[in-house]
Amino acid sequence: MKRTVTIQDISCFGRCSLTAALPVISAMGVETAIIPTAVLSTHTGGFKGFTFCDLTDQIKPIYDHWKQLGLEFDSIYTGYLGSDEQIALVCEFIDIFGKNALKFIDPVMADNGKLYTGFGDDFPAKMAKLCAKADVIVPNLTEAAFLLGEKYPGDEYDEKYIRELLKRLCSLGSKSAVVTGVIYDSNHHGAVAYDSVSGEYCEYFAEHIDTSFHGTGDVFSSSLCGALTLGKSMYDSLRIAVDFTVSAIRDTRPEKDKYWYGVNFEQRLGDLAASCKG
Ligand code: PXL
Repeated sequence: MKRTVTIQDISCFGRCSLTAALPVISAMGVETAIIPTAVLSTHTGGFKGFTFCDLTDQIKPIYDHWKQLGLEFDSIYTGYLGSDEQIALVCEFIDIFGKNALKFIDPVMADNGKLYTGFGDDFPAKMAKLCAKADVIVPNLTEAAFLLGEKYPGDEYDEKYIRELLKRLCSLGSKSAVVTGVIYDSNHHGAVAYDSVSGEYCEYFAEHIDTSFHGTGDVFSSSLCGALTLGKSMYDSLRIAVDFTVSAIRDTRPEKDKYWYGVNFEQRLGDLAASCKG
């Protein structure tokens, strides 16, 4: 059985970070170890008065114990990280455990042209250093621009821009880059990948649903990481992750007033598990 370790916070309510990664990757038949970096009552993106308990001081003791146990992982998946210190610890973790693992970095920090609450303007440069250690990075368009110190393009981009953006992202040091939330025409929404070793692009688009929900990036990344950990090709992994995410968004559409509650992915976990077979 394949084994991943995912390092990110637990937002207790709101279906993102570990409350998305654990059920989604487990449903795909991949053992999912975790290092929780913080416990929050909700994510920071829309609820007022959230609690925050920092677990930075637990990260090293946990992996020191794992080192003693000789644990190994098929993939390392990092998501939301709350501070420079956490990024530095994750870099160390990758140096110790990353030799034979797929290093999958989701540089969670921004969306719609803005950094998430709590991040300073110097954070993207720190995240870019972590991305240099990756096999795969999965920024949305805002994160991609911020990682590169470029202007967020909003809706003003075309296929040429995305292809060149992916090359610039790989020049940060990652072998592959996937840009999420790409919309070339108003009917389709998907993700485009570039492999800097083979020089190949691949992409997968599905129906564009004109509502957005918080946490869809984490649902997409979790399923993409799960599929790649299972050894699926990048194209098959994009297809599995985009179809799963879009079906969850479709199911959630009637609840658009609950934007912050995340997407109803739970009823699609059976389909996700089936899509991983064969
Ligand atoms: O969905 C990304 C995410 C994860 N964790 C926390 C967040 C966010 C986005 O806002 O606030 C704590």
